[in-house]
Order: sequence, then C-alpha cells, then structure tokens
Amino acid sequence: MRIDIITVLPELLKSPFDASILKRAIDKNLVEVEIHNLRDYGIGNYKQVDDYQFGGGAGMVLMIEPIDKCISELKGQRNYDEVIYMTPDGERLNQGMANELSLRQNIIMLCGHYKGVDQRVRDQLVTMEISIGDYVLSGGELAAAVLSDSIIRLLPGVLNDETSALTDTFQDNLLAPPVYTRPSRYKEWEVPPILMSGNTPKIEEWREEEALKHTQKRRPDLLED
Ligand code: 6GU
Repeated sequence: MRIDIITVLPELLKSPFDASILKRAIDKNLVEVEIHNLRDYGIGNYKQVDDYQFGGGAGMVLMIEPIDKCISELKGQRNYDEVIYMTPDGERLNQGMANELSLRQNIIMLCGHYKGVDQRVRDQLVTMEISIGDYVLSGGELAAAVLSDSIIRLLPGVLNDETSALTDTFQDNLLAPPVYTRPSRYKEWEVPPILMSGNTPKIEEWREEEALKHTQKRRPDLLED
C-alpha cells in the first residue's frame, strides 16, 4: 500500500511515522508513506497556497490550483483508489472504514487548514471526506496520522501474534476484555484467579463474558447493530 499525504504543515506529520509499529511497517516495505508540502505547488514567487474567501468573512481558504497540481502530479504516477479530504464535517471514522481502506492499494489524504479548502476541490477532486470525531482540530494533519495508523496496523505482516488486531476492541463490535500481568497480587489488589488456572477454554469464556459486560456498561450502542 502507498499513502500520500498533502499538507501545509509537513513537520506535524514526521514523528508519527518515525516510531514503533508505523516505522517498522515502513522499514519492512509493507507501506510507503510520502508527505507532500503543498507550498511546493504554490503560486507565484511567494508560493501562495491560500487566499481570502469570496463574499468576505474571516479566515483563509486553501486554493484549488496548488492542490490540483499536486494531485495531478501524483495521479500521473499511479492510480489512486481514494482521494480523502480530512475534515471535521466528513464521515466519522470507525473500525469498519479502517478495515475497508486497508484493502486499497493507493490513497491520497488531503489535510485541510484554516477555513478549509475551496469547495471545488471537494466537489471535483475528492472521493471521500473523513472526520476522526466530533471535535475540531487546528488542521487535518493529526487526523491523517490517526487514519493512517488505523489502516497501516491492519496490513498483513505489520502486527505479529503478540499485537494481533484480531483481539482488538471494536474488531467484533465489542470492547476488549481486561488484561493483567505480574505480579498476581500488588498491595491487596489481586488478579482474577481464573486467569492463573491454566484452563484455556474457561479463560476464553471469562474473557468473552467480561468483554460483553464491559461493552454493555460503556458502549451499549455497539451491541445494537
Ligand atoms: Cl479530519 N480535521 C479537523 N480539522 N478537525 C477534525 C477532524 C479533521 N476530525 C475531527 N476533528
């Protein structure tokens, strides 16, 4: 898989891909992530990328031309399955969307900033609009990092048995059961004895029950569909 991220703030997108699981996935060539500075496609001597909005009003709007130039250049190199605009008014990200996107070959993520992008970008160039939740971020960069992480960890070979995505919260519409490690007793706080019984079927049963209880208590909405 290849992910191309277009942004006016490339610095914000360096560290998430430079550590832990995402770094390992890139080092193992399981995914290629390229960050593109929109400024490189800016207009004129000042490499302008944004302008005031027609009709008046506060806030700058990212112009269509630099975005179109960048996307066209990328599309000249390979076919893209999706051009995703990261925006708080997009479709809210969930595990199902991450699962689906992890099956794509090439994805562009466009990060919004300021008042957003010229509407013609959304109408003509973008195929999907995604939000990572009902709150507003200063730009789409952190959201693109979140979306990338949620996708990349699902690619075959990225996780091992220890970190397997199959037992993740949400993967079966259930929250994950509680986990414990040594010591079995800390101060007067004990680990549930069943986990130390060695009885694997009983342990699995207990985990399923706990996952269900936990989900009923915290996220009953997940059990509705
Ligand atoms: Cl994708 N962008 C911004 N700016 N804010 C957000 C978001 C995206 N998702 C949730 N809040």
